[in-house]
Amino acid sequence: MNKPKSSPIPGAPSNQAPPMEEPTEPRPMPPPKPDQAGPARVTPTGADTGLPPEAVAQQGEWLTTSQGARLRDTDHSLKAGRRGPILLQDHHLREKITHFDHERIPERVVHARGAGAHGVFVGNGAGEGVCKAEFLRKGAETPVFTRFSTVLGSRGSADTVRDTRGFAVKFYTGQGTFDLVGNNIPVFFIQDGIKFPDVVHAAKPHPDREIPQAQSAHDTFWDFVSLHTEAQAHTMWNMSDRGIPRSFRTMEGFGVHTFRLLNEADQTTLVKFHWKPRQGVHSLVWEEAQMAAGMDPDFHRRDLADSIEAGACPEWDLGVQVFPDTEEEMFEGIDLLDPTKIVPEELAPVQIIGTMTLNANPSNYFAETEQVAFHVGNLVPGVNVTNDPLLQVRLFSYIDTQITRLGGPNFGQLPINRPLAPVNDMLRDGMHQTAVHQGLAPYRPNTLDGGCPFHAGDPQAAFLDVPVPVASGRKVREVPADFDDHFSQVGLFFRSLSAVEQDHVIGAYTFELGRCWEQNVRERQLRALANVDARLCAEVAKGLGLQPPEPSIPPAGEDTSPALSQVGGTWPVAGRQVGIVADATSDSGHVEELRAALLAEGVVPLVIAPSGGTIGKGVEVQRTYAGSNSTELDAVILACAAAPGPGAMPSLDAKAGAGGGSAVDPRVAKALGELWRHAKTIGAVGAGQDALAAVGVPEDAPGVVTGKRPAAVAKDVLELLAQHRAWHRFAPAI
Ligand code: HDE
Repeated sequence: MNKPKSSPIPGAPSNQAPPMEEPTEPRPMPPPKPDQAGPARVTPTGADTGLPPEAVAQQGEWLTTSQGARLRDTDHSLKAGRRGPILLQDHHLREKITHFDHERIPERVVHARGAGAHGVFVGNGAGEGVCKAEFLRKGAETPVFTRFSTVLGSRGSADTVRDTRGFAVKFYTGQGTFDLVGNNIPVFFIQDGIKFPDVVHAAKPHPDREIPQAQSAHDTFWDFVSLHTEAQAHTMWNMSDRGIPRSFRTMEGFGVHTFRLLNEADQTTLVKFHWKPRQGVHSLVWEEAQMAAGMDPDFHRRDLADSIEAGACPEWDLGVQVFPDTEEEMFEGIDLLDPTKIVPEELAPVQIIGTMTLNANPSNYFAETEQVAFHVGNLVPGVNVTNDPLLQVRLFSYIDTQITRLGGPNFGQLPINRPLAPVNDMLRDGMHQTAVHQGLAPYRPNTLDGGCPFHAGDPQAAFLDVPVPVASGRKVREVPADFDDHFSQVGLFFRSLSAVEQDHVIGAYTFELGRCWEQNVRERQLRALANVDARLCAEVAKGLGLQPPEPSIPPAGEDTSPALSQVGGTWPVAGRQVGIVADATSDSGHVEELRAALLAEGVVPLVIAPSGGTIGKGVEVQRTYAGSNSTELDAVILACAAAPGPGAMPSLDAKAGAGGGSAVDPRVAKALGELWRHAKTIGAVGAGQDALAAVGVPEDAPGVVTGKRPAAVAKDVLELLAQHRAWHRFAPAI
């Protein structure tokens, strides 16, 4: 795999700058960028081909048909005379248009919008005691492909909407492929997979007008979850800051269900999987998320790709919470088969068993990110499923959906889905079969192919379905009685948040229910909130202008799980973006010093100036006042007084209508207001302090640093950035 270059400003479309004029002589295509990699070059049956990546890309410099015949012209169709009709004979036109007509495949029914990256997982050996899978052994390196996604939106929808995020990892292990198909939220809306079409139909846009896109803030969603109260745990997580992550890099991941692991002695343990981002768990604020959805709908996928390209490769530790495998499948009174419940980390700590680093961007979105096919049934020896009724239904669904989406049963042979283990499956033929099987006897038993393939056993470390006892009972359409507790953990989550996080939750419920049209839907959801937390319910009711209802169940306990809060602590800043506002009056030496201090920590500095080109002694400008926006910045440093630039007129740039101190360019003033509201760090060097004073940002406010020495200001900014946001800038509302 290529090693990413350490690029200060990621995002160049190609390895080589294109010439101004169209080339007249053929020349080799630029190779992929150093941060890019494709799927492993193995055959459909898992044999290494040793081929370089370009062997599976387009060949040669001359335009050809799909069959390799060179073509003289693809710009004009074959006509009967210059003004004549097009001839049916034009085989090239027909091939070109026909293929184009079929370029699209059905998008995923859920999780349609996503972004992926290649990487590597390294086991640390701590999992060996509970799991015999080879990829967990100390030092074992396993290639991975990870796809992050939103659940509700269409493939072209915005990244920063309030939603659950998918977190699906494909481990290409030597013992077969293992897919850990999880989410960034550890609980789910439903306890039984048979309800999945219901919750998805309720959450997707209304079937008549097909609005709203990629949002839960509408009547059908809240109608369903307020009636079907087992969804309240998941909706609480969605309404929290977890619903609007800062980045894919700053999300936790969860396997959600309980899995059963086997060790070398085939002893079993129940576990829940967790991904812990080394970058910390961070979120956007709601206004910022909405702005980003408009200004940069690709906010999260760009951030993932840019960070890898800049060399700030994101890392997650994989951990497990371990529980004894008892007949009850319970832990501390929590039903391990109920996917609407967590086990607080304070009761069962997460033990780290390895680390994943994402270090290469896909070289082709469609071939890799769009065609990757995950399946919870892709298991390896040592990993088994449990009877969680949500997981059991998922075992049916994933293969099935790929048959429609990827056009037949051989989707496992697409390059991104090929295992890195030898395949001998007796599955034959079907649409798009690309293996060329040999032999006569894809059946067992046989003598004609020498009896192959043979059953594998313990010496071959074959997969074992653990023969766990199955409880005797009647055939019923029911769930265990303890699944009926729909509220206690919802309150636990809310109580565990810091004051600012609780304010965000209150704001989110108020916004979402405020977007519902039906009063009864709002009031019904308030009834559910009354059973969660009286203050939460009262505040949301106040925001909606309604009376808070009385709870229908006894008040919840007082317990908390501090691990659920994402505030407090410091984290690495590599890959974050900091704006440096500078103009012709700035001291170039100061700007260079700021840049150097940021680059030294792996932070991407973006110089923002009134117009493009360079400023001072040749400092390159990355953004103009008109072309920048505050959402792409994690912090800003002002290195000038930011006097109004040439475009500071509403007729030229609508942002210039935003007002602000007349001494400061209105676009800079607007951005400073946003950075302030979004609790981002604001720094100022020298004359930059005048700009702060002019727009009314107090120098001594939390998260604001000023000074004469650029290096000192940059150091303070980086320290504040490590805390993500200056949440203490604003007193909690209540
Ligand atoms: Fe999925 N889910 N799901 N899901 N899911 C799909 O598979 C399904 C559930 C998750 O990046 C589909 O290939 C059912 C829980 C992710 O390609 C489909 C049920 C969790 C992704 C499907 C669930 C997930 C999917 C759609 C209830 C977290 C994206 C396209 C029984 C633990 C994977 C596809 C990617 C995708 C079915 C519930 C995670 C239709 C029936 C719980 C991350 O097969």
